[in-house]
Amino acid sequence: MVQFSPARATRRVRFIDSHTAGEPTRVVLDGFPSLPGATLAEQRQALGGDFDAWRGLVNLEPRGNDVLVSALRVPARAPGCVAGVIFFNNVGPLGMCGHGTIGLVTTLAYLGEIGPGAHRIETPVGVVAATLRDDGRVSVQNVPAHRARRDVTVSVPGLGDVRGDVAWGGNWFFITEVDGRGLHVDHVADLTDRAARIRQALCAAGVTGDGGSEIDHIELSGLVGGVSRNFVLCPGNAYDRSPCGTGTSAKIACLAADGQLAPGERWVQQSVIGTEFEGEYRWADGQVQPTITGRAYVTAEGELIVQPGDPFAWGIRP
Ligand code: PYC
Repeated sequence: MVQFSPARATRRVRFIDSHTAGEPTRVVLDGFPSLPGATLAEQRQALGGDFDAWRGLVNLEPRGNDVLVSALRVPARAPGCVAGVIFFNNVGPLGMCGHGTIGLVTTLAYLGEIGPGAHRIETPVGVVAATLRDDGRVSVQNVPAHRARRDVTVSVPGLGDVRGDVAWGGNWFFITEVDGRGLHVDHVADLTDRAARIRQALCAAGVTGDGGSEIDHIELSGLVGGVSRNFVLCPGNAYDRSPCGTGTSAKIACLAADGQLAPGERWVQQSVIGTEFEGEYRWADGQVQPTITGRAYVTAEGELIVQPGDPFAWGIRP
């Protein structure tokens, strides 16, 4: 009788998983090829191009999933940084990721590589300053945020005219006000449909961020019991289980521009599943510099492996 002998793994990628306010982050520690590029922005481009198969291995099913955001740790180029990081999800690389940075800092602390205090981290869109607090919370002083366009109206099939602001918080957002009572996890299918239609309509109407950048995050924002709650649709169509660090930063930039939030004033941002970030901002060189605070927990550590002949080594792709 011929016996099946399992093949040994040909590739191994070491990772640690965490979640921040419910949103998962997979920090990739070893086993990923080194990406070409003189800057993290160039390396991000390489990841979205020639190295896309590796994104699939880590982030797509069957080893990953649509909700997951991965954080590839790379050597920092900027002085004084403990790490560089390139974030990516089920459709491509991201600019910044607030929940992912909180997850990365929590992971580096779990590994014993950093302790409480302030740590600089380089991302493709700039250096952020993360402070690990004694209680395990992490505050991320994000890249400067700004509102690029106020009160943009777009005609959305099935929804009619939708008005909102275009804002940068490390990624590009369209933020529109909705009735907060609908921002509940029971309604995520409908919220996803609405947000996806808005994103398509913005694209069709040629509404972009600065320099023609695609608006790939849609934020539906409303009040629940006097507290701000959001539903954020990410590129790739998964919704953020956390209140979205870059989305909260973009929201804060709009509030600051409207004079509705003072520097240093505390802003509580809830996610659609009811988890919270705290935010605030200060003015730095005439720009809004948001800080977002949240908590992550490590959920798993291990190695992704690939056996020879696996038809889904590089992920299940459409
Ligand atoms: O927390 O900034 C964030 C984020 C972006 C996409 C998913 N989470």
